[in-house]
Amino acid sequence: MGGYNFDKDLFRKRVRELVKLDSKVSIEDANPVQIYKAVGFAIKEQIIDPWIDTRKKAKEQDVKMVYYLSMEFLMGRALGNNILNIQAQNDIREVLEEFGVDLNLIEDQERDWALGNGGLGRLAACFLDSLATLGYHAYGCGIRYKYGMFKQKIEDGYQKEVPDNWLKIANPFEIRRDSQRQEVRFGGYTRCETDEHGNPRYIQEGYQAVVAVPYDLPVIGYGNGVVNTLRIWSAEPVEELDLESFDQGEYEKANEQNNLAETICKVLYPNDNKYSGKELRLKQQYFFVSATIQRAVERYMEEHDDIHGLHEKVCFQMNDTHPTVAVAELMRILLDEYGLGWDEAWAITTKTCAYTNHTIMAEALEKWPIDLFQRLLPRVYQIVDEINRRFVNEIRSRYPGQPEKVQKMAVLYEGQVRMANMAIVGGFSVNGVAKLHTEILEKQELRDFYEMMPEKFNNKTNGITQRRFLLHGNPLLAQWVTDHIGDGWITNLPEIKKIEPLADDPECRRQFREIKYQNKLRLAEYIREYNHIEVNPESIFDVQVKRLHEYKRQLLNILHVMYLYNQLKDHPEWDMVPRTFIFGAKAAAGYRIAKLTIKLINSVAEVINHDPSINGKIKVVFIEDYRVSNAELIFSASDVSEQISTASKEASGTGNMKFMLNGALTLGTMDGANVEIVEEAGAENAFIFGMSAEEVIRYEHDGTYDPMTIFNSDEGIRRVLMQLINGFYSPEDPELFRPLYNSLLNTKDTSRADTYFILKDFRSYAEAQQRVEAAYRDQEWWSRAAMINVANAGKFSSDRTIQEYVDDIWHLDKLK
Ligand code: AZC
Repeated sequence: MGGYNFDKDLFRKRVRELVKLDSKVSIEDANPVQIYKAVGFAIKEQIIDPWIDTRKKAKEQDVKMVYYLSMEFLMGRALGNNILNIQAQNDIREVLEEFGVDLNLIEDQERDWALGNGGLGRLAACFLDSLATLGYHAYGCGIRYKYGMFKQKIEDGYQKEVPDNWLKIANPFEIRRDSQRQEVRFGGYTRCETDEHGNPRYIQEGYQAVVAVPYDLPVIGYGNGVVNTLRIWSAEPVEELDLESFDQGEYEKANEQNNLAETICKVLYPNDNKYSGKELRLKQQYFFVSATIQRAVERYMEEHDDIHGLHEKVCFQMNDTHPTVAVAELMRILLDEYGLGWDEAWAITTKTCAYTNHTIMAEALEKWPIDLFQRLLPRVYQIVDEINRRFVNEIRSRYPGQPEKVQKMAVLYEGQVRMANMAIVGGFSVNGVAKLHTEILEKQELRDFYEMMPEKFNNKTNGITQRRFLLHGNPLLAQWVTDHIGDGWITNLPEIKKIEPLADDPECRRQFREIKYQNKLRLAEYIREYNHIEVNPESIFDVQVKRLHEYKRQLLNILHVMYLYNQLKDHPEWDMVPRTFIFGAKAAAGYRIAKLTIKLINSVAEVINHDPSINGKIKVVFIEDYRVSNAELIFSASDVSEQISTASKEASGTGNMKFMLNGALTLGTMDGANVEIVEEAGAENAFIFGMSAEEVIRYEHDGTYDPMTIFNSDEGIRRVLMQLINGFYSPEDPELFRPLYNSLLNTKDTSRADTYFILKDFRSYAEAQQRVEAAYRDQEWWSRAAMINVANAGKFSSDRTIQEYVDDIWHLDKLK
């Protein structure tokens, strides 16, 4: 397919007109928000034909397509990336300059589309970018939450959640598609009828329904004219409440339907790697899955005449367990609406659905109480029950006399529906998201499934889009790379390897350092504006930005800062390399320990940043409201990338890749994709520490780890821990951080002490930090290592990941 043929004159003219139409002001009087909306709309006008054509070509060429089903799409801002992807940056910058405004200012008016929590949602967003850029037809399907991820305010050091009313400024890119609405049904009961051939037919009655209305957002391929769709569904009442025509019973029912519609899409659950067993959550899941699958099947049948070929043209990729009710919903549609027999329907379903696992954290595995599931989705539950009955029979005949196999693998067990099990049974592919993660799934977490159906298992190491995280996020480095090796890396990241020899050229290293320095100035400016803290751009920017979770061990990082500070106070003459420890993290609203960790970081910052005796050698900054848009600034300015999760716990990580691509050195454990990063960059260009996944798993099994022995024998660690409970960082309330102390040294229940091995890894971490310090003193070495990291980031493009999904799982055809 071709490019976009951006028409600069038309754009100029339309922006003028659209500000008037939309805001009733002339361009001269328009404020930045008004201009932002007009610019967005004028860009949409220029991609609308390619958008329509993409759909048309997909139909003509009858290509196979994928529906990426995800509760979360953490898109960030669209404007800047759309401009880059249609390659109109210079034209648009110029037009805006004629109007007397700066493009960056206009980009800053856009709110983040924060329809996700963290890694899982951002991965989905990167995948959409890569799918379009590689020329595959795909839909991302999710929910149009009225409130996305909350905005984080820090007040008195505490996180405060503020609703994210992101739709307040109308989104110029979205299009409501009333013609494609679907009805989704909840509750009631099923009645069985016999049709003319004597076959049973199941009919759901007495239900409440909502209408799912899709809103489409364009996903623009880089320079290739392919525009795919992110389709987010919104719930509306079936009929508006009409007071007069209802008797009392009808009135109440209608009113309930109204309420249901209003609540379903109201808010994103703010949990990352943890499941909240809330009924509304299951409603959300079924809502968008049912709407998506109904529409997908309907569209397939508009263009084909035999439902039996569905799997040849359609794949449903289930992003974690959240959308796995898809398996049963597709069965329902095939059985009840297309009248297929069980075996036929099952044969189609198990060739159409595929599942990605994103975590081994037990608390993230979704399980629904059977009674709740059955009450909410009576017909779907019958199907789940039948899937389970047949599968259990299969297990029994395969493993006679091994009831533990049923125990481990059944879909229904101890009063619960186990969603991961359903996904594995009903899908043809199960993938992990990094080599180590997939290995752990196969050998530990999903071992019985792997033994029974090894052919389903495969690895797809995550990736990130270089278009957002280098081209857009780090324009200086992007330009430098292009100047030296051309712009092929933008769509073929492995080409960036060509900069590797430049790491041996002192002049290139100097330029590289200068770019990092400029980016650090840019971040320092941001920190000055939003945190009112002065940071030293010559200091090491040592950064940990990601969701706050115990397994990610932000606590290890800040305890080490406290430890360093003690050393510095003991030895004021120590000329350590100045360090700026930068944190950014949101904690789930109900996650107490996580929120207290944020308070601790801010309390430590308060003390250290205001201690004149250390001459600013250490600064601690907590960046408020970490999100995709400010992440782009942060990665580009980082020297050290903290990837310090307890080995085995971080399925992959993707932030680690963004840092690498921007020339930060990894300080990390052998966990998730860190393992592969080190493989690519060379262990000598990273700082690795801590226990291996195997050691962690061994300790977890034998239960011999006792943090108290470390506490008793290590004076430096003991001093830091005592500072948690002696008021050193919270004089007004010395007990404030007691829960953190207890989480490390639970004296009542040692099996629940230091679950994430923070004390165990502390010394090794501190020692790795010393290596960082020593290495940074040699600026020539450091910049060389940083450049080698960038040069070897090629593997971590989501373009590579997507191509692997296409080759091994989806088998899509490229659009011509
Ligand atoms: C995350 C993993 O924690 C992270 O390691 C991985 O990089 C990312 O998915 C993308 O694969 N998992 C989640 O966010 N999981 C849930 C259930 O929220």
